Amino acid sequence: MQQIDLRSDTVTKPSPEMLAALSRAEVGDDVYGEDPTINRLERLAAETLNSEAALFISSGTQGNLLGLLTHCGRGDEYLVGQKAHTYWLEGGGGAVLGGIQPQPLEMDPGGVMDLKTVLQAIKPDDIHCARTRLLCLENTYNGHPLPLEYLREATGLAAGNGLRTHLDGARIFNAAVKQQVAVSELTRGFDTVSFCLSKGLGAPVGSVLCGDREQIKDARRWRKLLGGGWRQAGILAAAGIYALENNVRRLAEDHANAEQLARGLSRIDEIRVEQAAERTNMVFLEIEADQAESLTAELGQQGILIQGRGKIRLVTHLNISEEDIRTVIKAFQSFFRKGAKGSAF
Ligand code: TLP
Repeated sequence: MQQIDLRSDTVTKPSPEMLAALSRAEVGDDVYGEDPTINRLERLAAETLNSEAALFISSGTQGNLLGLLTHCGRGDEYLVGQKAHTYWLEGGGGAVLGGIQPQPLEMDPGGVMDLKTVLQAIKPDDIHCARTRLLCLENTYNGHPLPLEYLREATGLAAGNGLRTHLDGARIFNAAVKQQVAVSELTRGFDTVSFCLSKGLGAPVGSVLCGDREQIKDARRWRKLLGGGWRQAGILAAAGIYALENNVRRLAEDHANAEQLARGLSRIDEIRVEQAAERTNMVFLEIEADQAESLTAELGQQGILIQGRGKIRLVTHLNISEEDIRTVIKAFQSFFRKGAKGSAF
C-alpha cells in the first residue's frame, strides 16, 4: 500500500534524479577539506545566502547547537522563543555541552517575540547576571513565515545592544518562496543561519550552517569535537546540491496543497483548522482529544500517517500530490461521516 505520510517533511525519499546525482558524486576526505562535492555545496549555500562561508552538517539540531556554541561561552545566555525548536526540542544541548543558559520568551502563534520584551530580557552588566550574548529566531515557525519588517527590527535591536543573532532557518526556503523574496533577504542581518536540506527540499540527510569565515572556522572545530567530522560524505552533499538547484521553487506546490487541505478540512464540523495569514506547508487542526487516537488508527489503516493528540500537525512535501490531498480529505470526511458540511471540492 502506498503511504501518504503527513507527519513531517523530514520523511521525504530521494527521487531517482537525486539518487543519480548522488551516485555520480566525486568524493574525498572532508576532514582534510578534500571532498570536492561538499566544498561545492558549501560554496553554493554561502552564495545563496550571501554569507562568507558555510558548513555542511548532519542536522538542524546540530546547526542550532553550533550556532549556540560559536556565539556563547560558559555562563552566557541566549534569548529564544518559549516554544522554539532550539529551546523546546533539542535536548537542552546548549546547556548540556556549552554551559549556556537559555532565557525563553513568550512568542505569538506566528513565532514573533515582542521586541520590547526582548529588550527588557537583556541582562545588565552586573556580577549577579548571566551575560546575554545572543538572540535566536526561528523562520518559518510552525509553518508561519516571520514578517520581513520584524526580521529587520529584531536584527537591528540585537546589533544595537551588542547581541549576536542566530536564525533557525530549518524551513527558510519555504518562507522565501511564500513571500517571493530571495532567501538572502530573509537571512540578512543574522550572524549565523542554519537551514535544512532534509525537510521540504527533499534530501535524505543534512543541513548547512552559514556565517562569516571566523564563525564557520570555529563551527568546524566544534563539529569535529561533537564527532560530526565527515569523511567521503560528498554523496550526501550531492543530494543537497540537487535539492538546492531543483527543489526550491516547487515548494510553492506544497504550499498550495496545504492550502487545499486546510480548506477541505475546515468544512468538517468536528475539526477546527488553525487560520494562517500566510500558510506554507503546515496545517494545524484541533479535534476532540478522545477522537485523535481512533482517527490516527483508522487513517493509518488506509496508509495515511498523521500524528498528534488534540492538536494535529499535517505537513505537505514533495512526496504528497494534489491527488493525495483529495484522498486525505475524503478519509477525514468518512471518519467524521455525519459531520461533513458537503463536498470539499
Ligand atoms: N523538526 C522536526 C521535529 O523535531 C519536530 C519536524 O518534524 O518538524 N528547527 C526546526 C524549526 C525544526 O522543525 C527541526 C526539526 C529542527 C530545527 C531540527 O532538525 P533535525 O531534525 O534535522 O535535527
